Amino acid sequence: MPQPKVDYSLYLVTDSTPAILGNKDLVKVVEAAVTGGVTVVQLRDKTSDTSDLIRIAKALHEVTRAANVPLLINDRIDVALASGVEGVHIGQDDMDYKTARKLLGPDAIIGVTTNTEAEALQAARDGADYLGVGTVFSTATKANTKSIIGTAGVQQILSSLATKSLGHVKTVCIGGINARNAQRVLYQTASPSKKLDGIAVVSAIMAASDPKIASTHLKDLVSAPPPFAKFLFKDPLTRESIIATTPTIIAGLANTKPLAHNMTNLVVQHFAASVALAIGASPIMSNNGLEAADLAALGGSLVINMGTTTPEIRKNHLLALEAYNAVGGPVVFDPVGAGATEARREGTRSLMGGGWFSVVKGNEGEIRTVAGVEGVRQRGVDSGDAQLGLQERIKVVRDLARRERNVVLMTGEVDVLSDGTRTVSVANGHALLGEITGSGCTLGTTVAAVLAVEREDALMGTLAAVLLFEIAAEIAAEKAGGPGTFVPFFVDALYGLRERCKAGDGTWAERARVK
Ligand code: 3NM
Ligand code: MG
Repeated sequence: MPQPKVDYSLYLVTDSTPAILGNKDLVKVVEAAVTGGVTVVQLRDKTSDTSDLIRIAKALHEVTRAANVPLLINDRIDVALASGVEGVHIGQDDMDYKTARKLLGPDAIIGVTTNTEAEALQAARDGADYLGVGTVFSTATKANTKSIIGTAGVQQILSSLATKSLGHVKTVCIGGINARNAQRVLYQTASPSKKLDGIAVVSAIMAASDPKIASTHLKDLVSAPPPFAKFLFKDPLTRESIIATTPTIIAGLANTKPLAHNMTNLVVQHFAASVALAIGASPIMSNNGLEAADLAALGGSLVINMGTTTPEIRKNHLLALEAYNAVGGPVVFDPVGAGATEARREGTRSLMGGGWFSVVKGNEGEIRTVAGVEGVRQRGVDSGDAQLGLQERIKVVRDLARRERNVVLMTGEVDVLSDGTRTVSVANGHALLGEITGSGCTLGTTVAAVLAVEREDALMGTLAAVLLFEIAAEIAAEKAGGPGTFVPFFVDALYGLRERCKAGDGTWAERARVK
C-alpha cells in the first residue's frame, strides 16, 4: 500500500519528562492533541525500557490510528517494527537512513533531523519523506541542540532544496516554536520557491495546561497567514506613480492622525515627537512594553530604535514587537549603531529573531550588520563612511528584503529601498541632515507614522515617508543659516508639506529624484 498523503502542518513530538509532561498522562495528552488538530505524532522518549516503549507506542497508536494521524517513533526502528506504527524519525546520530528504509520497507514514513544545508540535501537525496529542520530558536526542551539557525537559516535550507530539484521533500521546522511565533515563522522562512509544510512542537503542546486548546489554537494559526501579511498588493512603481501617490498618502496621514508609538532613544525623544506631530501623526513616546498591547490595539504603528538600549529596554522592545505583530500593526526597526558593540550586535540578533519587522531602516553599516555581513566595523552610531558602490548596496538591500520578506531601507547620499522585488533609489535630501542629531531616528519615526496609514504597500509607504522627509530637508536648507536654524525650518517644512497635501497640492513631490 503506497503511503497516504501526510498532512505535516502541526507535528507533535512527545516528551515524558516531568519538567514538560508534569503529572499529566501521556496517552491522554496525545488524545487531546489529536482531537485539537495535531496532524502527525512522534513518540520521543529517550529513557524508557524497550518493553515499556513498545507498550506506550501501541497505546498511542490506538489513539492516533482512530484519528487517521500517523505515529512515528524517534530513533528506535525496532520499536516501530514491534508496534506496527507508520514510521520513524531519525537524527544525524541515529541509524542511517538507508538501513532504516531497508528494515522498514518502502511504505514507512521516515523523517530525518537536519541542521545544515548539507545534511538536508543528503537526506532529501537519500529519499527521506520529510525533514525536521532546526534548531530554529534556542529551547530548553532538548539538551545539547546543535546550532541555532533562526528563520533565515531555515529559509536558506528550503531554497537550497528547491534549487537542487529536491523541492518535493516535505519539511517541518523545530525548536522554540509556539503560538506566539508560529505564524510569522512560517511566513519568514518561506523562500520564493519553497515553504515549510508545517511546524513541529514539543512544549507548546506537551507542557500546556490544556493540550487540546493549545493544539486547536496552533492549528488555527498554521492554517492562516499572520495578521501582518494580509496585504500583498504590489503595483509596479514608476516615477509618475510615485509623484502622484506620495501626496495622497501624506494627506491620508494628516487626515487620520494615527497613533505613532515610538520606542526610541534618550537623545531624540523630543525631536522625534515634534517630527511626528508636524507630519500629522499623534506621537506617544513610551518604552514600556507592558502597555504595548493596549497601544497596538489603537491601530497605529511602532518604531523600535535601538539607540540607547539596555537589556531591560530590550525586553520591552520584544514585548512590544510581539504585541504589534499579533494585531498586524506595522513595526519599523532602526538598529542604531548595530555593528558598533557586541551588546548592539546581540540586541540586533534578538530583535530580528523575536518578531517580524515591516521595515528595517539603517545606514550601510547597520543594514550590513542586520544582514549578517561579517567584518563591518562602525566607529560610533553616526553614519560612518559608505564602503559599497550603489550596485552592491542595492544587492544587500534587495537580498535582505527577500530574506526577511519585508521592506529594507538603506539611507545614505542615495537611499536604497526594496521589498525584494521592487527596488527604488532616492537622491533627495540635504547635507545638513548629517549635521544635526536625530535625523536618522526621526526618519524612522516618519516611516512608521506613514505605514500606520499606508497598509497595502509598505514599499510605497516607506518611499512616501523618505520623500516627505528629504524634500522637507531641501526646503529647510534653502532658509537655514546652519545646523542650528535648520532644525526649526525643517519642522516647519514638514508641517508645510503636510498642509499642502491636505489642501490637495501635491506639486512638491515633483522634486522627487527617484530611480
Ligand atoms: N529536536 P520545543 S529541537 C526534539 O533541533 C527537538 O532537532 C530539535 O522543543 C532539533 O518545541 C527539539 O519545546 C525540541 O522547543 C523542541
Ligand atoms: Mg535522535
